[in-house]
Amino acid sequence: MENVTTLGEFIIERQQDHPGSSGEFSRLLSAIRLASKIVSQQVNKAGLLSNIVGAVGSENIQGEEQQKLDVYANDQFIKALTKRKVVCGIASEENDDFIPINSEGTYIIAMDPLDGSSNIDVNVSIGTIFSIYRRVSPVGSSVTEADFLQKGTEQLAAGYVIYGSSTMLVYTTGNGVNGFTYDPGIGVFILSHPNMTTPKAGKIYSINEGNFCKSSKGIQNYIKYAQSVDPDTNRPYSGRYIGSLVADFHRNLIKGGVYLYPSTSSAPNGKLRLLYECNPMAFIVEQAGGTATTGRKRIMEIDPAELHQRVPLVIGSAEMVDKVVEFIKEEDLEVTEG
Ligand code: P6P
Repeated sequence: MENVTTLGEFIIERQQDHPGSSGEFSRLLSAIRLASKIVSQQVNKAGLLSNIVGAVGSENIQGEEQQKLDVYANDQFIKALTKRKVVCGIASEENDDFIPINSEGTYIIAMDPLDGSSNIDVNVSIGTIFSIYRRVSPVGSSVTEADFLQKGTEQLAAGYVIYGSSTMLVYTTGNGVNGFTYDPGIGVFILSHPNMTTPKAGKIYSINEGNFCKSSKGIQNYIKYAQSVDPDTNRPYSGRYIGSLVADFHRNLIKGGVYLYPSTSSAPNGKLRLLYECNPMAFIVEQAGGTATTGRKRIMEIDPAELHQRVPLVIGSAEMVDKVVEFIKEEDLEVTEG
């Protein structure tokens, strides 16, 4: 194993980047590493395990049918994080309220344990998304909602795990973005994508075009712009939309591109959740040189109002995000001048 770095070694080497030098934060990251391995193993067997694929018959707060693997992933992350005793509370897409864990814990986690789960049954990449904050309430007291309703700029770390052709864990602690590929043969994550940066521009736009007629004029005009022929500006772009944020985001991060889930007439605040989808992805993309906005406000500057708050999201290569914002602002001008 010469000249490869495992995630465990990386966490130890980067100890100085982690808040506090007590090693607590490293233990937290190790818990996420462990749970990711366990979930990866089940995801990769999902097609074979009839008892774990398919809906569990219940719904989460989003009113989305909970797939068994959703519930399994949620349980594994909660179990691993609880055992490390450094977490005082967890907010999860799968739980209506936040979960108090250990009043002596220093950190809180907001997570989507298995994003894109409607893709589980059709063998399309899915992912885990997590965001880590220091608690604002005193250590030793009960965790409060205020501990979770912090701006994205307060994040200590954020990351995602993509369960795809291989399992990768990509995360930042505010000192760049690093990607680790899981080798199931030896059971370790290996540093495969050091210091990830995203291209300033690309040729990929990711949006559910089925929402075209429900979208604003500005977004409709952007989609037409992306489809127009103009070799000087690399258009038409390629439409790539997997229906799994982690997969679309990861591809665009590497190749360059923009992902949009704007507000629509049926979802005025968009679909994606601020705390455990938009903020963590915004932290990662900004650390990689990209940008993340609602179209009118930087995602990480939003003051959260509630745990499962949805916000519109435009995220990816900086120049492409800027172009989307231009179309949204033009629409605003038309409305004000109209
Ligand atoms: P739609 C998955 O449910 C998710 O939260 C994201 O992972 C994905 O990008 C989006 O919703 C897909 O939503 O409405 O296009 O099916």
